[in-house]
Amino acid sequence: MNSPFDLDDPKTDPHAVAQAAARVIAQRTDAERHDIAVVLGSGWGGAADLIGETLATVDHADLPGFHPAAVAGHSGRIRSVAIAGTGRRALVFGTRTHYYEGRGIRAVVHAVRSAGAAGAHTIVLTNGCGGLNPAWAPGTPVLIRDHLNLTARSPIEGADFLDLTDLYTLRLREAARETDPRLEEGVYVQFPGPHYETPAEVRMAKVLGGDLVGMSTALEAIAARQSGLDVLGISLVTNLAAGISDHPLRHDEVLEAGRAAAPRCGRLLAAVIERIS
Ligand code: 8IG
Repeated sequence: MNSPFDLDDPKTDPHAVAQAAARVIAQRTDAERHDIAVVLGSGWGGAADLIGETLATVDHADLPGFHPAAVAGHSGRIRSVAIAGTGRRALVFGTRTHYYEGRGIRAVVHAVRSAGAAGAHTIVLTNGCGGLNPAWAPGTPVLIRDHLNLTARSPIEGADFLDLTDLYTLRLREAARETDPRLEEGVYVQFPGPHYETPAEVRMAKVLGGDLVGMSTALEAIAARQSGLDVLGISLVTNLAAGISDHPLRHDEVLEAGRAAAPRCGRLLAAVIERIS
């Protein structure tokens, strides 16, 4: 099928598809623009309700370039939320497309590009991840200071030599710490997945300067910067990384840690968004 919005067609401009998605979002939500966007990763699903009142929802299936949700525990809806106390609107993505789904990098960063096209100046990228620091118990949120992109890929097409110094905006990390002074920072390492790391790979990540291991966020942050967005990254350590933990990793444990941490993460996210929107 030939569609002008087919991200798999190399001739399609992915930024034009994002513009088309943004137009549908504006129609369906009755909001000309959204000020801030949020991507909810593993363990962050319960947080959306605390950001504010949901004024409208849009199904991924109705938006150019989007796919239905693929991971258990993620929601396939996009919400337009009135940010409590500010009169501004947040666009909340209940799920993301992961690199390991094999739909291509354009699909991975499409939500970020659509958020930019919808008018957002800032994107909050959340995820669930493995932690390398044994002091970070499952359920600990950690600010992303920088990343290592071990996918060996880029979401950028063509000769756009984007500067990634300060990719994770300092001012936003400081704002997050004002809402929760206990928040620590770390370097996020994006592996391709979907298998977790071997203990040797986790040791490698540590030698390279990593603190957190996951399967998302880095590619999205790069695309966000290309689209001119400020980026706040927050990881929820849902498990100690392989070999740091004394037992094998299981996805249901990850979900359980997310459920247990949901109230703290929700409060954190709501407070941060109110402050930076
Ligand atoms: I949740 O330990 C979650 N996602 N790569 N490693 C990687 N991704 C993860 C992990 C983990 N935990």
